[in-house]
Amino acid sequence: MVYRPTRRGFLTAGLVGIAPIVLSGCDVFGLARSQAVIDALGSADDLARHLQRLIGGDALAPEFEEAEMSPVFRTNGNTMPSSTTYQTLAAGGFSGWSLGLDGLVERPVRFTLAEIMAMPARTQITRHDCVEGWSAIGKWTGVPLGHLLGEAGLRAEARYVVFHCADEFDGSNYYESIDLADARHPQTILAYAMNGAPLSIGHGAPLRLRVERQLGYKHAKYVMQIEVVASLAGIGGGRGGYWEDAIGYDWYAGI
Ligand SMILES: Nc1nc2c(c(=O)[nH]1)N[C@H]1C(S)=C(S)[C@@H](COP(=O)(O)O)O[C@H]1N2
Ligand SMILES: [Mo]
Repeated sequence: MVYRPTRRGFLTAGLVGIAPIVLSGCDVFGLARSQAVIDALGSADDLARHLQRLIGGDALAPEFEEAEMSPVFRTNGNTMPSSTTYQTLAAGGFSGWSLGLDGLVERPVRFTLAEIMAMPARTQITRHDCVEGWSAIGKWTGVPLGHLLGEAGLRAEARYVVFHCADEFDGSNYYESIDLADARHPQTILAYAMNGAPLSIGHGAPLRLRVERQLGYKHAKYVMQIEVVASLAGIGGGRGGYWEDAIGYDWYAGI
């Protein structure tokens, strides 16, 4: 049996005021419900993120057994970027593709897919939860994002990691972003394989983010460039992600 914390239930219980037994006597949730604290943190979105950090900043998302993998793992959102650049790279089996990592780093770096596949790898069987109401359990293999960040070296001002993608909706490129706590989390990987096979184009080839403690839209597919920034204000519409900008989805989509 694999250990499965129920983070969502735990958080929800705390937020509606049913003090979890392990925290009885602790005033973390009472404090967090006070309007002064919500004002100080800026929003309920920030509150959820800070709460998740308080009760276990590096807690792992549940992992599953091979036998629990979903027989069908659907695709969602874009399933084939329309740009000529991407389609040319795909036609060449992504041999001409490379990932750039720049912004607030000591040394901007660029890696081919072969170089990324030769790096330390992590495989994890996790459940993907889409905000639209479906879930699937799949196996992902990739390089921990923390390893890549270590190769480039973060500058002191670094706060967020932004993923620029190859695809677009209505002329706006898909993008997503996470903070450094999630960027360095051991289950945050850039995956090039799914269910033991090379990542398909539908699922985000050649490289897609897995950030297991957050909802599906945070898991950027078709990652072309990674940028480290101090603020999300200058990126896209300024809310940290395509759907955050377009329809107001939460930036911190904790599960
Ligand atoms: N680049 C890009 N990443 C994306 C999307 C997208 O349309 N474009 N859709 C998101 C959503 S809403 C979900 S649920 C997952 C779906 O991943 P899958 O197609 O591998 O199931 O990708 C996320 N990442
Ligand atoms: Mo989604």
